[in-house]
Amino acid sequence: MGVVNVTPDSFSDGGRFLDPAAAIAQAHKLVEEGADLIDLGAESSRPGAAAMVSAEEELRRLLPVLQGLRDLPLSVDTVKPEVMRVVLAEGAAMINDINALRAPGTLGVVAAADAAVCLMHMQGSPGTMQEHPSYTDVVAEVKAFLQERIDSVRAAGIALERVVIDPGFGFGKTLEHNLELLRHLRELAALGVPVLAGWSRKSSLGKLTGKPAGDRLAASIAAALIAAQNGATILRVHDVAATRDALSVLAAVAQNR
Ligand code: HH2
Repeated sequence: MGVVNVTPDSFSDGGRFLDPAAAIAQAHKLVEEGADLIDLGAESSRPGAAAMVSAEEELRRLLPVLQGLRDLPLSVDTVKPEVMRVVLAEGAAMINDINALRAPGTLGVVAAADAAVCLMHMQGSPGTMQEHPSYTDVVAEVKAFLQERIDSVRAAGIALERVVIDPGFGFGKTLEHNLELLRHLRELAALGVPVLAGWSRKSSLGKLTGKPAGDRLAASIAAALIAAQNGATILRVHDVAATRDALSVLAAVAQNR
């Protein structure tokens, strides 16, 4: 999954793809590099992000890009039912909800369509989630949350085949929480649906390497490979070509086991 943020303020690519033509060109570039799916986001969820943007503003940013990319499989990163309804009608292949369809109205909107949905774990909300992340057993708690969300979406009429889960690296988690989830990712894969992992350029990698977001490529690839080895089948990344190269080595080794 290649990331294109149509925002002024995303932590690593904010402002670069706010112009629809730039976002469309970037999406095509990522597909040429080997992305199977493009994740479009129009609202930053970075830690400490300012007040939410309105649904109108989100759609104003998204629609020209969606309409310019009709030929590509698109995921839309949004938490708002009004935005979900419109992008699903425009043909989005996946709703990527960092709130796991907990906002009122979202379950019904997704159930009425046939697109896939990514249910992500987050403790708290983006504005404050990194202030005091706290768990007794992070893996067990994230797993229980995701199981509850899987049960809820199924009860709302969304078939299991449409569901993807994500532990939400960096969303209300310390570096140690993120590492513990990465070590035990296979326990989440045991829930029986594909696992998506998003480590690309995240601040935990900055903590490990001492490098700013733009210099975290090698660390991002290392985390992506470990996630893939531990059962993730969708990797959410900004740097598709480099990640593909790394995955081709992993695939070759795995094949001849
Ligand atoms: N991470 C970000 C945004 N959306 N969605 C899922 N499912 N998993 C993630 O790990 C995830 C996500 C944050 O990264 P980015 O989009 O680069 O930044 P921002 O939120 O500042 O736009």
